[in-house]
Amino acid sequence: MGGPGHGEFPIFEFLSEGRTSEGSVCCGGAGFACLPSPGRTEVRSRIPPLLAGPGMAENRRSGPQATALIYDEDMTRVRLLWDDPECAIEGPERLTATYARLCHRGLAQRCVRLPAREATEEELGLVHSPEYVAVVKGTQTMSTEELRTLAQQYDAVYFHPSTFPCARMAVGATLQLVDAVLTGAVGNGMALVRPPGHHSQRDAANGFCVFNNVAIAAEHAKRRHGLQRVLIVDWDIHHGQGTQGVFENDPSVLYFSWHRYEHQSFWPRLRESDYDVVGQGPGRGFTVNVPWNKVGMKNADYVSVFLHVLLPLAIEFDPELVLVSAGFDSGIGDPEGQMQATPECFAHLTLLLLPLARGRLCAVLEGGYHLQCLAECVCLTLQTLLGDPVPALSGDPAPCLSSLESIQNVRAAHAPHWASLRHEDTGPILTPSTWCGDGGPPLLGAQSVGTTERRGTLLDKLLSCPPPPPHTGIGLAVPDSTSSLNLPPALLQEEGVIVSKEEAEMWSRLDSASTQDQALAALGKLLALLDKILTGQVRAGIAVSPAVSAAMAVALRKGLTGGAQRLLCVAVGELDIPEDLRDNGRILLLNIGGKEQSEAAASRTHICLGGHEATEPGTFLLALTSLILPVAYSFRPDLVLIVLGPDCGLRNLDVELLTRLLQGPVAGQMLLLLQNPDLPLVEALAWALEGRALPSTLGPFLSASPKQALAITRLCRQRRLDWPMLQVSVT
Ligand code: X5A
Ligand code: ZN
Repeated sequence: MGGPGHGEFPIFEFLSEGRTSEGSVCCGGAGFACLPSPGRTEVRSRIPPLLAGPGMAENRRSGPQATALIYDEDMTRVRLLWDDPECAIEGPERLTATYARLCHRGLAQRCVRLPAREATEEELGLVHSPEYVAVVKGTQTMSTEELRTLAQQYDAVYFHPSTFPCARMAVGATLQLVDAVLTGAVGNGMALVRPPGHHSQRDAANGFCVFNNVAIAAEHAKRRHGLQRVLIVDWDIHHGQGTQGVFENDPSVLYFSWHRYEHQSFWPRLRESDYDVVGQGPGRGFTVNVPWNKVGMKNADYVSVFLHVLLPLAIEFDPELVLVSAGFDSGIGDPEGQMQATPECFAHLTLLLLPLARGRLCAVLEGGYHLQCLAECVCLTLQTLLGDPVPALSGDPAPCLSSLESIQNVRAAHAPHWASLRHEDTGPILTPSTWCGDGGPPLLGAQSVGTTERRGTLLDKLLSCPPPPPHTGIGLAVPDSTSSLNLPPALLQEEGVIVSKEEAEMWSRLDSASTQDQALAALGKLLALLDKILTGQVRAGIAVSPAVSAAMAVALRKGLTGGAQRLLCVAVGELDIPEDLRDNGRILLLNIGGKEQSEAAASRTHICLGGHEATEPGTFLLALTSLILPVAYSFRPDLVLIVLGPDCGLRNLDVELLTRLLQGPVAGQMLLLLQNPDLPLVEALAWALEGRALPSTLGPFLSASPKQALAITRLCRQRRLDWPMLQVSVT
């Protein structure tokens, strides 16, 4: 089924009329990017050797690299007209405060602005019954008393004379976003909508939700665009039981939700929110519920669930579109969620989803009731969609006992349905769903995280975090033959420093290959580039060296002398690692696909997944989510070195993926070191460092061989005391 042509989608009619809906909050519609007219190509200036200032990064991208933002102040019209403490938190200031902060941070201005529209009744009918739509339609002319009486028929709902047009616009805004992404007009985007949608059911409003925006969008993507696989990630702190109900029999929609559950005592208090509810009939395995049985879940708990539950399943599912039910009541300070994930956590969650579906991600607002927290979390989500580097993830990297129980249980419940969990060490289901034990203190690796400050002050500090430092560019230390490449604009071409043979010997402690003229020139460029990374003049870079083992040793030594406190080196392929760098306490060495190592040679800071099979796509993806990223997030390096040995065996796409995802744990500073100046790879990696989406999907899914899967599982078990985010069970 081919997708329909552009003209069929109303978004383009709006765009050709040039209509913009202006927000009156703090900045007008001026300055928003319009979509390029067909045929217009982006002008990229190559500016070696001058480094572009931060202004360069502010340039709006267009087409598949653009990020869309939809906001229309018409959706601020609905509000509570009577006294109801439960519903009072869902007010118009949720949108106005969020939008104001997006403008204040300059983020709204970097997005392509798309107009909202009201969904048609036919579109509402993709999920809702005509009878229910008629009931909501009828609220437009009701008196306050009538509205109130009607609302009482539902759980946690209010109506307003503007409810019908607003709720239709929330659906329409979501559809506009999905159409723009699926036609390639933009790469990804976010819709700021009210009312929210994920509790809404075929015949019922529920939990402030009137129409199910995201569920309708998923149906629309299937029917109008012919998609066969849509992933819905619901990171709101409430269970989207409405969305679950719509798709419980449907294997073409993978629905993932985590939610405050507390052994079924938290709203909406449903048995069907537990981990053992996995979908029905052909939909078995396509509903994934992660119950939080304690409040106070932190960044490490959220990221662990993404790494150990969502990502393996999502990679295996291989979606064509990712819809995020982006509720931020899961953030710190929210009165509903009572969780402790800080705003930058949402940047990391977004980063982890972007490799899926070629980055075709639509985030749609659901809940979020602490205005500052909500606004800050939306900023970090949108910033990541725009491709900005993610800020470091704060806090102890150890998940708590209660979240580990949930992870263990949901993995065990889904092991029969997913190859990527089947061969893993999922362990037996531990606890009955309504078991109410004491989660106790974090299991392993607990470090105190300065909680002496008063709660309020700490929270204020977290939420008023200054905008991240200006987007510094990236650098290349490569042979001159790369001058024909299509490279990102803010790029430094390193000219290098002159290195004598004596200096080269001192750095590399090898004398053969590394002191050839060519190698000396490469070394001069490498040292100069790494110096710029270590001193913050550039954020990341790529270096090519004909003697890559020697160059790796040089880079590690230079990193140590240049002040890196924790240096993560991911070395792929057969590389010689000098003795003196193996057990240096500041270097963590992860060798993938090198010579098989005896277990005795391994140590806390030297982890090997050997053999050439380790770099085969299925095995590598499993290693990435279950070993490499958890170790990296646990270690929290301030510099990452990725080294590709000769014929390292990884697909270019996997190298890009590794590059993109390791930017999470390192929060920026990264050097890639390659043996071969493979031009398409250099080009792709330069764009990956710039935050661009992957050019193709990761799928179709290839399973790791049972032998490789076992090797990974054993390695993770052995090292989980050293690196707490490797844990997937409490046993
Ligand atoms: C969208 C959303 C929450 C309803 C809570 C009712 N709804 N107590 O966050
Ligand atoms: Zn919610």
